[in-house]
Amino acid sequence: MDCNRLNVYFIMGTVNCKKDPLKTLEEALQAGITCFQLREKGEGALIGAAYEEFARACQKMCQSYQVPFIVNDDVELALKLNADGIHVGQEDLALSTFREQAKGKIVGVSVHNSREMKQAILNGADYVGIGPIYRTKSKTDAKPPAGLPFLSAMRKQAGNFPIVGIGGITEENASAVRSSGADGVSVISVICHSKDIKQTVENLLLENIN
Ligand code: 3NM
Repeated sequence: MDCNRLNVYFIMGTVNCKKDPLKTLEEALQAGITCFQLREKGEGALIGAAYEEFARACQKMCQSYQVPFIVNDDVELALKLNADGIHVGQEDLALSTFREQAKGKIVGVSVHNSREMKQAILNGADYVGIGPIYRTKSKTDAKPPAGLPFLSAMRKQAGNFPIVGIGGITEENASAVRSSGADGVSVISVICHSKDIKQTVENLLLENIN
């Protein structure tokens, strides 16, 4: 996949948002995020028809900004909505199913060590997410922070393969994540909790130019 798509990769679900989730997404799109993942997880997450309706609204918004709409861990919904892609973790094991059924879609996989990365690439992933780089409050079962040296080591192993860093990434540390080998930064809270989403996204994007 085009690595530029990973530049500022926003992930969100309704439980991550302090204000209206669709408004948050729209502001992020207006500000220039380059990819979006719907990750409707955690206590109070939408289910059933409300979940699907919310997903469709997010998708429509992403389409109007020509930003890829990726679904986290729900192959059924991704196929039903004809989403641009799916992101799966190690537990989800849905990669091969989705790959077979959705040729040409984006497939992302979360990896935490070199064996998982090798396997994801062999299984046909389009990009890998490596994290958590720093401590995160947005994922209750997150592993301990892996740090930048780990990211650099994974970059060495991956050659030019598209990598996005995730976990505890902020406007301040995004450039360090990039210079340690990530093609882009994947964030939840720094955008969801921002008082000025436009400025936050600009700062995350700007880091790329330095
Ligand atoms: N996956 P924030 S860390 C969704 O390590 C997710 O695989 C992670 O949220 C992983 O930007 C994480 O608020 C949460 O730290 C990222």
